[in-house]
Amino acid sequence: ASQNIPQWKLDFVKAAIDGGILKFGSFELKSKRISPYFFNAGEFHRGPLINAVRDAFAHTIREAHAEGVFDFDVVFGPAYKGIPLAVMTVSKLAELNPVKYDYLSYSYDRKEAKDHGEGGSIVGASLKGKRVLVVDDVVTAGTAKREAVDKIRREGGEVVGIVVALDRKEKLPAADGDDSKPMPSAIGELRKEYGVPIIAILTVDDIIAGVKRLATEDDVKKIQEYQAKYRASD
Ligand code: OMP
Repeated sequence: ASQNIPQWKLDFVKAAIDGGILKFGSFELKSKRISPYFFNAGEFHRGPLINAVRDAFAHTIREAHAEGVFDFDVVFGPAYKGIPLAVMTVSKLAELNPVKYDYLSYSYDRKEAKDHGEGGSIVGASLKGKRVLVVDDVVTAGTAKREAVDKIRREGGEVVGIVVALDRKEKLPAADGDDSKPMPSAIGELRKEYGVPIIAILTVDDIIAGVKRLATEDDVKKIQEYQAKYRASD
């Protein structure tokens, strides 16, 4: 599979590493697991990185839409990290196909409901009676995605799919805390529980493949630099 990683995916991994979104080291996760890598979507704040993220989400969603995986009226980004993702996705889809995506809106939730002004907990398009596509950063145990789906349903929306930047492909924690047992994946359980397609732009396998390829790219660069310095003139 490492040979078949598409260019836009490789660009996304490269942008993530260059931009410090994908970090290597030792990180404690929400699940308390200590991970050798961490993907922080909050670091996508510079123009070139934003563009790589927009491209990756729009490319993935457009393809799934064209294949009939889902049909949607609103792109919903759960607070906080999903918010710019929803805006970027709608913006890029409208740029790619202004006629087809003219109708498309974004929407996001507040962490706390507002009791004055316009009130409510949803900002952007109303979810009532709408087909809603959720965009978010990372799935590890799936807890954040469950909260988003429940909220959308309470607002009268129909969740038609979830697209995330990264599926870490981790197993659910065992009830007795014994992590050596085989357990189903968090994303697989979410798919079953909600009966909606869940698409990950990257999986941990893509990250591993991308990192390997990028290391090779660095080797190529070193050879070229060596050649530039020592190449014979004839
Ligand atoms: P679940 O909702 O339990 O799947 O946890 C996913 C959340 O964990 C993400 O929305 C992040 O807040 C955080 N997270 C990352 O952002 N990047 C990672 O690589 C790993 C995690 C994590 O803590 O599992």
